[in-house]
Amino acid sequence: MIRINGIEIAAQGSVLDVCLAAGADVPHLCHDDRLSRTGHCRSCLVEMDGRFVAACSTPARDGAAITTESDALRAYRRDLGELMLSECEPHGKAGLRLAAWGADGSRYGRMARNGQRDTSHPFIHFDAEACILCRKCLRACEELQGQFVYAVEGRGSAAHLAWGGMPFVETDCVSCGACVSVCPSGALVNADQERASLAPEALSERTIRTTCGYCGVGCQLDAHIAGESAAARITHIEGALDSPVNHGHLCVKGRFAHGFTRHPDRLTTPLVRKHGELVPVSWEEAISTVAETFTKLRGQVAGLSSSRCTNEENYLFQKWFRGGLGTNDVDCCARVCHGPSAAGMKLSLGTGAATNSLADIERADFLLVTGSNTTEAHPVTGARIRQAVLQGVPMVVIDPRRTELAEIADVHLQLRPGTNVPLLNALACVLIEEGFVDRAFVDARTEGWLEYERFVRKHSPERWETVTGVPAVLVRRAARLLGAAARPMLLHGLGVTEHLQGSEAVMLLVNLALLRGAIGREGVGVNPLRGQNNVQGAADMGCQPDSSTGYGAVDDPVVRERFERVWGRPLPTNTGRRLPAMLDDAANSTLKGMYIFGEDVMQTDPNSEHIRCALGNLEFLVVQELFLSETAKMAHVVLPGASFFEKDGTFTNGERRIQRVRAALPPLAGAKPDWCILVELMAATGWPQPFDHPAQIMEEIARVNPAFAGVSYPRLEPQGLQWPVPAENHPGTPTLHTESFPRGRGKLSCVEFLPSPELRPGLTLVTGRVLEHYNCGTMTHRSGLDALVSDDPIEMNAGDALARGIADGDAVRVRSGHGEITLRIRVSPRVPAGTLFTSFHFPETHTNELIGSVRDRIADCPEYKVVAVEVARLA
Ligand SMILES: Nc1nc2c(c(=O)[nH]1)N[C@H]1C(S)=C(S)[C@@H](COP(=O)(O)OP(=O)(O)OC[C@H]3O[C@@H](n4cnc5c(=O)[nH]c(N)nc54)[C@H](O)[C@@H]3O)O[C@H]1N2
Ligand SMILES: Nc1nc2c(c(=O)[nH]1)N[C@H]1C(S)=C(S)[C@@H](COP(=O)(O)OP(=O)(O)OC[C@H]3O[C@@H](n4cnc5c(=O)[nH]c(N)nc54)[C@H](O)[C@@H]3O)O[C@H]1N2
Ligand code: SF4
Ligand code: SF4
Ligand SMILES: [Mo]
Repeated sequence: MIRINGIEIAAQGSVLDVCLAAGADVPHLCHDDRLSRTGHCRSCLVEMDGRFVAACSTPARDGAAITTESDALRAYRRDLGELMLSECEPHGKAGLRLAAWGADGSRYGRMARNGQRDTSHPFIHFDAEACILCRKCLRACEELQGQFVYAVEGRGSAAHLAWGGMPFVETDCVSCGACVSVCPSGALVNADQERASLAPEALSERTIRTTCGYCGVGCQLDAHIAGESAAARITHIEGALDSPVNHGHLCVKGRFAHGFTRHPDRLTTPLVRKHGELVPVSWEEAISTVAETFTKLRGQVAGLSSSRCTNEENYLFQKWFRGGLGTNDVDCCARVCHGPSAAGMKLSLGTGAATNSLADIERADFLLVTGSNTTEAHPVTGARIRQAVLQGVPMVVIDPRRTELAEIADVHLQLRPGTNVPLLNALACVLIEEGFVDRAFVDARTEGWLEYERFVRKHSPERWETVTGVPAVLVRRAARLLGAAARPMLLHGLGVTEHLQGSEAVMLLVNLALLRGAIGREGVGVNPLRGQNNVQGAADMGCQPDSSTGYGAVDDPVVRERFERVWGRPLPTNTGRRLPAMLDDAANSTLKGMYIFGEDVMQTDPNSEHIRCALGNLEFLVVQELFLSETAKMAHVVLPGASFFEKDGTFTNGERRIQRVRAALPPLAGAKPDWCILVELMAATGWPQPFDHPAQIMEEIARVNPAFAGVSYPRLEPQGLQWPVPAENHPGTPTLHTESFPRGRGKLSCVEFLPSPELRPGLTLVTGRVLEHYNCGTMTHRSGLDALVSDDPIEMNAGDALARGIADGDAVRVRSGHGEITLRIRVSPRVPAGTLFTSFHFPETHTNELIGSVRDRIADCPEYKVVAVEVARLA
């Protein structure tokens, strides 16, 4: 026990911890629970057994007595404040403390600091005058994000925060904002907040906890809101400290990309095409136009649901199509994304979702990252991986590009795009040859061993060296790291799935995990990093043509009967059309109408020319959107939805965690929450729904989906639940398959390599993403992120550029077998000779003109990652 101002409590943690636990108001300007304890700022000094100690960095000792207020401490603090004021002028938390200590700058005067302001970055401003040099920003940057932007230069009174002498925006900063969010002195400012506080009426008045609507990490946000009803707006955003997903951390999109919510381009009225033009109409007219036309075209309509929208909205969407319009022709964005992860894992294990939790990154003793640019596409997870590696966890990265994670990996297997299958077989071959197989696990929990062993022994790394381009010694080194690990965790991205053999490559990752006994316990597993905020949820809710809510097959009478009982409607019995079939059938006129909900297929689906023909050929296209996207421009009816900041519901992240989404703002005038639009349409097509709030929709989901049986809004407080949640008292399931697999035994799959027709000598283009923009870009372009990245350049290796007489910044013509576009060259060491990389975030780039019709053999996912191209400088 320890005594704090006379109160006895257990001596646990630091002196600061016990003081705060005892309710003492001990200042701690440079301290944050997530950061190392340095005692730098000295503001937390207290008396322990009569001596001054820095509370944050002194362990609480049994039997000690602590005083947090005394004349000596008050005099000390005032002097500390005066010393600070002699060098700087803090505001914020630090400024308030100094004032409370009675420090007013009268004792030592004020030394001039060559303090400059840096406002080069659109979201982060720095004012050296306010900096108390507590180094909290530096530690946050290193210990939360894993960047090393800051240093302290100079000594004594010349000491100052530095970042290499360049404008801040030109540093390696990834704009996560961690430094700003911890800064106690107001030296680093969230420019959002600064802008908001310029208008005195716009200061933050309340916070709303919600889930980030960008990627599948599912970070928890605290949105700070000012103003009432129509005048309400977001002043700034902070990460939720108590979230197990992000522990207060965020990336540039979650923290700063909210400007789109009140951007003037938002749709604020329904539009109907009349005489070739989209014209504003009333909601009544728009709803009745859609209802009448869809009723007329019944049997010839298909729907694409939105992985950007809530579970409740996705549930309603497929309910309407199946029960209301009588068709299973409903699909979602998983088709062009992680569909192969779901399909491959379902075939091998029986369930298509990530087997483990993000927290397992801290439990693993080895990480295998395959085809995932995690630090850009799942930045908060990427930062977590970085921290693990900085602490010594070995990592192997398989990627044709030298990504940020590849730079810090122990082994980077820089394969030719499209050669995962031989490389993953080769890794398995080494595990077997060199005795790294967990035979007990293989015997107890897998099937197919004898055949598999015979098969895979033929796939040595030496055999495939020239095809994959990866030296056999590196493959062996990587396999030995995997083989030596007790808790190897596998994480993968689209570099695995968006290929001709995407699902099969996923099955090969499962093979590796099965061989190592690395499924069914903590710290291991096969973990697809799901892309959009709710792509996991859209699939869970049944927005797929073959499976209903909870993955029951639509052609299974037992499954159908369960839904028919609750819905009171007969259901279609045949499997519906997948998205590529919908588009093919639209082009050949066997599909007449489509409803596209929150997805911009014109920009993001492959082979743009084909999409243009398909959508252009439809009799009736409805698009439910926030903006007039490239797809919405082709619609006959456009319905304005409300963004995730403006509605209630739930999203399910990539670790199967169902989390609340809460309206932080009212819907923009004229727009409606998407679930309300769907409820209206269901009523207008003859099937009224009893829902006034998404919580009621969740109650129905819990009735039809056994994995959600124990889910309800109250139970999702405070940290969500990971499905399956089979009963009301069930705590959720962080780790899948602990006892057995849904298909019984895990399957060891023999997969032969089938090269893509796009894999040819010459240049191969890989397409993917960058940190600062999100997919079709409707939201990030309208949130100020263009100030950081303003186009989609094409990365080319210096040797390839030299050979073609191309210099950095040159405009080039890129031609594939399907189309031709113009791009700006970025000469980059990230790509090896023969490989190019570009993104698809700007509509004017038209990246998807280049992509053809090669698709995953099992899940129909487009091969966005392998395109044979020619590149020439524009004259
Ligand atoms: N900033 C940002 N974040 C996003 C998104 C965004 O648009 N912007 N989109 C979200 C969505 S929808 C998704 S699905 C995720 C996607 O997240 P990721 O899967 O990380 O994204 P990509 O950049 O498409 O591709 C990942 C990597 O695959 C590699 N790759 C290409 N071909 C191969 C190959 O043959 N083998 C291997 N092993 N690797 C290969 C690429 O070089 C690239 O580094 O990101 C989500 N998060
Ligand atoms: N070349 C190439 N193309 C690719 C990929 C690639 O790697 N390379 N990746 C593919 C992948 S993985 C994916 S997931 C797709 C993503 O492609 P899309 O799903 O088309 O792209 P997003 O930008 O995520 O969002 C789609 C639309 O949803 C709208 N939206 C957002 N929130 C809401 C809402 O609350 N309500 C409504 N009604 N609408 C909303 C946005 O304005 C946006 O227009 O792109 C694919 N395309
Ligand atoms: S925003 Fe993030 S990456 Fe940039 S300096 Fe701050 S902590 Fe470092
Ligand atoms: S990592 Fe993903 S979920 Fe987290 S803040 Fe960034 S975009 Fe949002
Ligand atoms: Mo995706």
